[in-house]
Amino acid sequence: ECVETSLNIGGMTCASCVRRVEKTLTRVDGVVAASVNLANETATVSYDPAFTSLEALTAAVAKSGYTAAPRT
Ligand code: 9UX
Repeated sequence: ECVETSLNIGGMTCASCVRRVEKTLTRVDGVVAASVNLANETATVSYDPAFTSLEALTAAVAKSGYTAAPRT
C-alpha cells in the first residue's frame, strides 16, 4: 500500500533541476510517482513503505546534489 509524503527540496534553480530531482526520486525502488514544484521547493512522492523509506528518499536526493527534508 502506497503512502504520499511531501519533502522540502533545496538547491534547485531551474527546470532541469526539477527534472533531475524527479528522476532521482522515481528511480528509487518502491517509488510510484514523484512530482517536484520549483516555486514551492517541494516534492510530492508516492511510495510503498515495504520497499523504501523516507530516509532512502532524502538520501537519494542528497546524493544527487540537492537537499531534502520531510515537511513537518
Ligand atoms: Mo542548470 Mo539547475 O545547471 O541547477 S540544472 S541551474
